[in-house]
Amino acid sequence: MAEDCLFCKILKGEIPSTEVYSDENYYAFRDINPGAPTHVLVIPRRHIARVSDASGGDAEVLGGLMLVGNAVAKLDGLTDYRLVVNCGPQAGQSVFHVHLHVLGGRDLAWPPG
Ligand code: DGP
Repeated sequence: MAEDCLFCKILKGEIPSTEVYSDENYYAFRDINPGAPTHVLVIPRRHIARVSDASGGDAEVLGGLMLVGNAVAKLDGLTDYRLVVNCGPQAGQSVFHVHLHVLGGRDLAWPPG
């Protein structure tokens, strides 16, 4: 846990969130500013600021993140969806705790803006 991390505060229950999925390693909740009918964030309970900080020891937690993304999409009844990880401000990362966006429920344009 990182003291000043927004998503660590959500994990600790200090900031409310709408839970979609939870287990011992991950937590998933609805994005506060959804960009699609389904917009869920999946976060590892382990604090990793950005995916470029990950090392070999994080392989399992990052692989599991994708699997939880699949499970979350299924919970929302989606067969087609997008899984996105932004890394760094220029790529759109605004919260520095690794998170997977699960987006779906409408046609999604490619490439993103
Ligand atoms: P990114 O831009 O990739 O770092 O995504 C961060 C996302 O986090 C963004 O889509 C908005 C969301 N977000 C920011 N603050 C909160 C919050 O307090 N609660 C929830 N549920 N989502 C938040």
